[in-house]
Amino acid sequence: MNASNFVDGVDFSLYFILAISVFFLVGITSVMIYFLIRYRKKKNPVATNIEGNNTLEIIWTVIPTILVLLMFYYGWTGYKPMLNPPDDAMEVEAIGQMWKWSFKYPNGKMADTLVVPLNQPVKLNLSSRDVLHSLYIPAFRIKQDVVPGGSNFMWFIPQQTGKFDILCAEYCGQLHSYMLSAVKVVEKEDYEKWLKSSDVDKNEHPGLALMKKNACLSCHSLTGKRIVGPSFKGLFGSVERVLIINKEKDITVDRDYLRQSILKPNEAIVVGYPANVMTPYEGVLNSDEIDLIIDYIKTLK
Ligand SMILES: [Cu+2]
Repeated sequence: MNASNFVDGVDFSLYFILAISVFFLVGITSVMIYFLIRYRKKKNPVATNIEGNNTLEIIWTVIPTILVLLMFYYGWTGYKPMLNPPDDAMEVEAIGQMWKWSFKYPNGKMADTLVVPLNQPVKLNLSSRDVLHSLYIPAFRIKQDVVPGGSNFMWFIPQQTGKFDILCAEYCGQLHSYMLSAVKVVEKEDYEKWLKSSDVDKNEHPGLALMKKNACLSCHSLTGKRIVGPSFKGLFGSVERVLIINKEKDITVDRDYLRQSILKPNEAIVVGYPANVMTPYEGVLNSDEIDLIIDYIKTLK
């Protein structure tokens, strides 16, 4: 069984085009080599003047035209169903941001991994929080651009249980290659159970859970290691030199600075770190959530 309903159509047009290309590559190269030897100067010192050959010209116009039209036909019939999701498709929001995929289910559940029930058509509504991304599931043979401000979608029917890679196929900055996730196809009962389950770990600090959910840890480490932005370890209370409207200034990292850096990160960038990389979290995190995050940063001595 194929991993998705699109595998047959896409694979057929790929192999069809590949077979024709290989046939002509081998054919043309062989004839070329044969002519090189057969009509070399020693064997054929006087060139023959050929005026033309109508039959040949018709053949080499008509046959390639038919082949190219067939390539188009199979490409089109493989692609067209991708534009028509069935009405009973289950809708999931797929959100791309530097550098994380998130999936939001109709009941509000958020997940890093796309979990879907076997044989259920799924429609992904694609949105980006920052730059261009592209959601790519090679095993399902589907890929679609995720455009900021746009509203693309993709759909599929998962036909095989298992875990399949999700990649970002549009270069989106420094950690693009780490923008990985997976789609997990499970039986319907397991999916229902999973959808109702809460993934809140009671032992985990709620601030840490929020950070994981909002991709903070893609760029800020908890260990002191530099990824893209400053590490959170030992950050609270430290003195940092920041850039405010092109002027350097020393500030003490307190609640207000952290709050501002989450809501409007580009207004006071720590010197030595890139500007305009982090997406503002205004309208994404509410005041209570930011407080929880700052509480957690405070514990990282
Ligand atoms: Cu990306």
